[in-house]
Amino acid sequence: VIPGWFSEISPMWPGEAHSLKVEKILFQGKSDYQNVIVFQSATYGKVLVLDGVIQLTERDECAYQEMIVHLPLSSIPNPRKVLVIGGGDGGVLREVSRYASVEKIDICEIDKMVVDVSKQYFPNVAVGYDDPRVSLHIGDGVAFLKAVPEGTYDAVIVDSSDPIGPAQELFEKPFFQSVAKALRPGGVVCTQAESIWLHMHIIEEIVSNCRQIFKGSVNYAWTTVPTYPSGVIGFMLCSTEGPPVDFKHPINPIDADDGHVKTNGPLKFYNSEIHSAAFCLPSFARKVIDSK
Ligand code: AAT
Repeated sequence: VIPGWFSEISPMWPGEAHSLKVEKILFQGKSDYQNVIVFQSATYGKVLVLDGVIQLTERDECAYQEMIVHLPLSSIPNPRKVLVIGGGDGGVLREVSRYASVEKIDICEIDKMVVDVSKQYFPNVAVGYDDPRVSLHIGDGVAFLKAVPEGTYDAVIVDSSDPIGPAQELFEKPFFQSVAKALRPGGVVCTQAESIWLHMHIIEEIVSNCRQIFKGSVNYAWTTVPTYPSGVIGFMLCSTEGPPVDFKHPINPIDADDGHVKTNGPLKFYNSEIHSAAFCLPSFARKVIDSK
């Protein structure tokens, strides 16, 4: 470990550790679930770290939050009810709130400290909470989903940390089953689905579970996030049986001129070309994903 630098060390990416130069530690706390750190980095703005793992930096959060929201929501007409699991920082909420058709945004985050810290140190991310359509539930996403009446949501977005710690169950089959149940026919889910460079074994398992559970479309997409392990992160996009969803050809484009709320500033990362490109997979990944 280099003095004055943060290194992201985890058994989930053995033998490598991305490092950022630390200017100042702004917050350190221990919640009921995890260690929480906020530091000012030399080149990526402020950084939120949970249990030693980078959750977001001010500089590149757009590449993750915009993609995890606009890939699913631009693929269905008039999303009305949206559920976010995790995502306590509020960045996903900020992106969901761009859709004028949305009437209700529920969020279930397990750790209140993440919400409080984000409101204090990441105002441009936590701005998502300012939308009156948002209801915050503090609790475990797994339990929350089990209690959701069948067919409630048009879209579920699972902005989850890695499957070591409180998010483990969010990667397991029973969780995907409750997501499917909570969605209306032709509803969509987008989940954080790790890196094609590091986690093909995890992705393989998710894809295989999702192909059994979701009878509409099942697709894997990815984006670049320089401060996430290996610099890329993927998403599992699925739809339930019902009106067909073609994720690769979105019918509700967010970067079109009409029908979307012009708040929270312009999109920084997402556009229609990036949307289509996100589904192009390297051959080694395509082989595994298509075979499931
Ligand atoms: N938007 C920033 C990126 C994240 S945040 C993941 C969030 O999921 C955290 O706030 C964490 O507290 C919350 N979380 C974890 N487990 C649960 C659970 N069981 N129920 C509800 N919320 C949960 C993701 C970063 C990805 C990192 C990639 N290496």
